[in-house]
Amino acid sequence: MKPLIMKPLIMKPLITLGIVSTTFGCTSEPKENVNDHGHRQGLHQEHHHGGHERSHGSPAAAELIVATEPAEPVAGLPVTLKLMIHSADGTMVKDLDIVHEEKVHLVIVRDGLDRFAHIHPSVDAEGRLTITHTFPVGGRYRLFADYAPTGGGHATALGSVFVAGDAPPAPSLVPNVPGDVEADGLRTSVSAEPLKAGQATRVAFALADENDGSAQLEPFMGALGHLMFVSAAGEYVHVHPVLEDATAGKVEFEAHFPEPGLYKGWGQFKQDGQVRVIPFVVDVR
Ligand SMILES: [Cu+2]
Repeated sequence: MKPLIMKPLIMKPLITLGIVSTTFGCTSEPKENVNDHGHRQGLHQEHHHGGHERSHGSPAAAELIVATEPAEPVAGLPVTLKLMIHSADGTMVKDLDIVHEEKVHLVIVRDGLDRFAHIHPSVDAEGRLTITHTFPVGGRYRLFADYAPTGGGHATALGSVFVAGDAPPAPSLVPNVPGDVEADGLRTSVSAEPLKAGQATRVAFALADENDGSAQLEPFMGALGHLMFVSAAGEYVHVHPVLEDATAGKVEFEAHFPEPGLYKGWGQFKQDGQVRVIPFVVDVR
């Protein structure tokens, strides 16, 4: 327990920093010292700056600047996330191409990889992203903004948020793919070959409905299925769909795992008008 007497001492600098970062934190001018900005944000949001957290698959390491309302999010209560994407050279990213019907795909994963959300913030003309989200439990969450800057390739910006409230420990990761996975009213066999770092891994789903027939999949966000991976170390892996067969319930993706280790995947498929999430774990050698 922290002594109560500490609270006024901590609160004042937090509020000051919050104003500094939302008012002056992001401009379209290149920033001379992005680290300085990031570290100030770090005091506020436990924003980590380590290069090891970058997505190796991205052409440039980008940073997601995170501000929240309220400033200290609490589990179970709606939080407005106000986000800005800073590219590797410190400029704010404003012009975004639409990919899979959205400008930004925001993936939110709790440390321990037991909580997952995939949502789509609104993007204004200045490149400011806004969305309201309710974090289910307390803990630190990583935010991965998946986007495509106009005229550039695909990229991912990384940020994080600490959420107060009951924070049950995440169950340990147990590899279950290749194999059969049952979740959210769907049964699927999932294969992944080769499960080797630095190679193109083909991840194939064959989905069945509750009666063991092929699941009749419906497209959503411009594809029959969506898949993302995050490593145990918190590294985001971008995945491309490569094959779709709606009537056979087959969807295949290509993933590039940067390093060996455990990765959690979340496949998303729409059936009977509902988007279902299939979580699973792979062990990449
Ligand atoms: Cu999305």
